[in-house]
Amino acid sequence: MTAEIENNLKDYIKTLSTYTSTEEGVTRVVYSEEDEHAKHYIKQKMFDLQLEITEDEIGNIFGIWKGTNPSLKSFWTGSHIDAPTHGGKYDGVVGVISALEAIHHLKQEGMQPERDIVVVVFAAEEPTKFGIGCLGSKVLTGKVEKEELKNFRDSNGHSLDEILKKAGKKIDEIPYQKLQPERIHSFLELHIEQGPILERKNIDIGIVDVIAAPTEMNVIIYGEQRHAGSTPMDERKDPYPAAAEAALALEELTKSVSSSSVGTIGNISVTPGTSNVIPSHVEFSVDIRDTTTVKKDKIVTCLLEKIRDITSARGLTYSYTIQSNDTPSKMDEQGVEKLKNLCEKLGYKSYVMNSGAYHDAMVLASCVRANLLFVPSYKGISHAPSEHTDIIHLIKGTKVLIDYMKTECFNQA
Ligand code: HGY
Ligand code: MN
Ligand code: MN
Repeated sequence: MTAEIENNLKDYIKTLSTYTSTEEGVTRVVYSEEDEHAKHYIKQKMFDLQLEITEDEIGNIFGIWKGTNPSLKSFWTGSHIDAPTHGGKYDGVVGVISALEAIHHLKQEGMQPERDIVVVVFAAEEPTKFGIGCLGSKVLTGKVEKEELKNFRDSNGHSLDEILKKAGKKIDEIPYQKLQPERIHSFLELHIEQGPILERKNIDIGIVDVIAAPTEMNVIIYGEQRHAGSTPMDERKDPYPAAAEAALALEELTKSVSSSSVGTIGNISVTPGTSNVIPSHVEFSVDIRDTTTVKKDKIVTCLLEKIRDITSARGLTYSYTIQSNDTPSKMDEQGVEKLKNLCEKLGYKSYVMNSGAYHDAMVLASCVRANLLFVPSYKGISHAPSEHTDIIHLIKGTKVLIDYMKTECFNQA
């Protein structure tokens, strides 16, 4: 059993990591050629497992192992396969391949579930393309309105509508709130921790109780474009130092509110972006997260007040848009207990913890019983080329998933 699971998981990871637009790490932006190749490969694997395969108009893929009792609610499991720029091989991928490998293993044991087992590959979990995370699961659960989608533009100004058309999809046919919570028993996502705790504590499996959620913003600070050489320092309206002050304010605010608060400026652009020109404006992303809405909103409010004060003191103006403002989500308590017991039975050390990263389980938890399992990340590194998880941990995570499926989907008389 173990040797075969190991070989299959290694094959999945090796093959999927070839679908990338960069040599350095894995870059697989949603709706890109690489993303389509990866989705085609996963659909092929679903076909080989004789699953019923569907894909919705935003690009979520569903591989269904039909159960014998259609009156039972279905069990959902899965994650995403899009990857951030110069990301790693494991983020999201682990949840999809372990689900498919679990099904492969159970089929080999000649088992047949009573309830449907649905493997979901959520589209656009990463915010790379449109600045909003978990787009696929948010559309599925009705968290993003149809009209909103029509306003989506990527950094090149291309609309979601155009991009979907190129991928052979029609925005108007996107099924809104397609997910019927009353038809779903539960959702379980296996994911890499993307942090250092499990490795540091030498724990096999992380069982998540709360997922921190992001507020994702875009801020523009406007100054006055002038000559870098002939403009005296006291006559400048330079937006860049103001942005730098805002970055330091963000760092100070997140450190002061709580140990679970985080704030990141991951993307900044300077216009016109020439070395001898004082910029006309500076645009930057802000990603603020915490495990409670109160703490997160406090940071957002204080940061915007700071930016207001910094810009007015410098005679500058600013604007901002909020791309997404997600709610931190509690995982299903019953599921946490079940997973703890399963790990104990398997002889794996488990640890209940929160998740600093968000996941599709965060979105699903708003309408179905959702749980999230972690396997350790090497040195806690993720969203980077050196992201790595030892195969033994992937095997253990897959075995927990196999046993969870056995308890939840088989012999449900
Ligand atoms: O950013 C996140 O937390 C996720 O990895 N996309
Ligand atoms: Mn990610
Ligand atoms: Mn992920």
